[in-house]
Amino acid sequence: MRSILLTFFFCATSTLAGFSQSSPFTLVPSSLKPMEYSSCAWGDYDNDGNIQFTDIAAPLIPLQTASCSWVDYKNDGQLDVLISGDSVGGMITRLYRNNHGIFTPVNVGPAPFMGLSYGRNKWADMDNDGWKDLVLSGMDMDAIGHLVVYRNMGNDQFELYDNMTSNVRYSSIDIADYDADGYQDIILIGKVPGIIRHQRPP
Ligand SMILES: [Ca+2]
Ligand SMILES: [Ca+2]
Ligand SMILES: [Ca+2]
Repeated sequence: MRSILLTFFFCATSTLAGFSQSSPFTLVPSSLKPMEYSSCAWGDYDNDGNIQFTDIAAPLIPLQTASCSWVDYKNDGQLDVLISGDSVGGMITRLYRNNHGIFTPVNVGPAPFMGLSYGRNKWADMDNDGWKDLVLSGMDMDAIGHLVVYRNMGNDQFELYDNMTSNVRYSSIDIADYDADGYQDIILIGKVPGIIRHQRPP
């Protein structure tokens, strides 16, 4: 099942548009739930290649001003899920492991991920060791902006690699090797946009 991951809160709209050679984008009928201050991402979590929309009732915690991403953080061929945002009990960032379609929260170590909202999360192999690392932006409970990088050490262990604080709020990020030096770089945009170059690890 090729799946769409949505974060959720409140009533708004979720729409799906299709494209063909002979026409512009048109609305595709679907049963996607309406949401606002949300995020979405595509992933084939069960690797069957089929396009279907079925709520599998994955036990993901409801969040607002959230971000979501798919990642195979264990390199086992199954897409896992990370969500970050504002829950009723505060801001959280939580990783869920996909075990043949069953999603369960991961007790990441040595410490939980920083809880952030109004941001984005992305995965890339920042140190070129074959494991996807986490890049996370957003605001904490004190409205301080963060850009955080966690290095994936394997066995559900994530080392805090960098925590760059700033006044960047309502942020979004993306990752690419813009200068072709073999190391992934981060673009951060928000109230104070800019580019942060990823330096070669010592
Ligand atoms: Ca996986
Ligand atoms: Ca890595
Ligand atoms: Ca680079």
